Amino acid sequence: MALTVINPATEETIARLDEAGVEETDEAVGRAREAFPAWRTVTPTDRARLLRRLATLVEEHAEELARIESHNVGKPISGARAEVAMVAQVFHFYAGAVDKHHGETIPVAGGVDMTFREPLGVVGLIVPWNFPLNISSWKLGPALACGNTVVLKPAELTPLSALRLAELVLESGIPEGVVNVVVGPGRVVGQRLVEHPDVAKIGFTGSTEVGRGVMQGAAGTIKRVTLELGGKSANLVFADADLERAATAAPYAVFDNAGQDCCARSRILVERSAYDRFAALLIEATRKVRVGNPEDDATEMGPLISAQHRETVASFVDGDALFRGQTPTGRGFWFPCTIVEASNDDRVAREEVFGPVAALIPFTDEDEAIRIANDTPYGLSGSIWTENGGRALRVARALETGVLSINSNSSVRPTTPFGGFKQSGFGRELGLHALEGYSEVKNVFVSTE
Ligand code: TXE
Repeated sequence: MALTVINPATEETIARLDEAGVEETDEAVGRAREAFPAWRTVTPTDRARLLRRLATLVEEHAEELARIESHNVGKPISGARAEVAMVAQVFHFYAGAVDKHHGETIPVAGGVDMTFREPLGVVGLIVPWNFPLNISSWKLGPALACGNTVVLKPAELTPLSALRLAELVLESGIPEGVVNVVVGPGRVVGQRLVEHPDVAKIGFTGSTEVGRGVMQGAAGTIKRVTLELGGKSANLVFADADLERAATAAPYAVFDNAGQDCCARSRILVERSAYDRFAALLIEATRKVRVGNPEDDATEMGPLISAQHRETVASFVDGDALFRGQTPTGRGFWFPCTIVEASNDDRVAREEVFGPVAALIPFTDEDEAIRIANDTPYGLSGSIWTENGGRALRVARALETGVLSINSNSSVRPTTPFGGFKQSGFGRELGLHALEGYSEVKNVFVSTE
């Protein structure tokens, strides 16, 4: 079967690829399995050198990779450039981590006890379409640093950057078979990886629904899983915040990547006494978001990923909106920046829209803010805007969420842990924490008697 890859900004076909099935997936797992014994014994210095070389190659091909990503996802080129820069930083970080992730000696009676960090073997990495290269690197970096070999499955809609990256992996000198990319449907290739007896772990980013199936499918072989799933994060704005700063930043926390971001702060919770002023400032700031041709350096928001996804997003905005922005006309899966007033019980506040739709919700006091923010099955990210330092930390400790920012909307950095509470998943990506998910601890006792 052929897979057609489309540019969401123009609806043009940009590639046709052969679609892999179960047989090709099994072959890729076989190649990864064969490559494992040699890769796990590459010296830490050499493994670090190879990862560093890969990071440098990403830097050298940054513009090309950014253009591939921009064409395939419809994301603004400026954002795509920033993402590719992060990919290189992630590989640099894990190159540096290779020889710093090590075991310990533990005082025991009658001998010496030591721990080793062992690789898992072949790991399956399943990646979504919203940040294809970025999320691939978050999984590849720690997986390779720990000495695993990999089968990477990009999303059907956005396979192009992963395929180019696989070429750079070979150019870096990382041996053949260590990184294998398989392009095909999730329910075939993804499912096979999840159930394959020779795959030791699945690193998955995607919807909560598919994540649930991954967990179930992995149970058969007691496979390790890391799940980074959906979100419905809150942006809490207290009346004592710098309202202008909060309102200027808020649109980018929802409309970045056209809202197709698991960290989107798509519920904006505002203290009643500041609600009207904040709403006016938010509308003013949202009006300034530049929506249009992703190839234009100044563009801040592009189209949605597909016509089907646009229909899903549209289904969340059935009544009056407080604000609806402009979009280009003609071809492309455009959807305007949209702000709706909501209660936390409304569908728009409960489900992950994954589009540029912000729900504005008032609260009366700190206790109610925390209660509403936590009243969701998700727990991925969030922001707190206040000039009261004590309150900022008090609220941060009370929120059931994995990644928070105070007076900021920043969520991901190569060096800091990223992942969710509750149905946003478990396990951590990025930072040194990610290494835990790609290694096993082995304990060895040596008798001295
Ligand atoms: O995700 P899927 P979709 C959410 C978001 C979005 C919705 C649907 O709300 O609107 O999910 O997006 C692979 N076994 N997020 O349908 O299906 C699939 O091929 C194994 C949030 O694209 O979860 C792709 O590679 N794998 C999220 C990956 O899983 C399977 C990012 C994700 O696809 C599979 C993406 C199966 N049975 C969507 N079925 C975030 N938190 O960032 C599919 N896949």
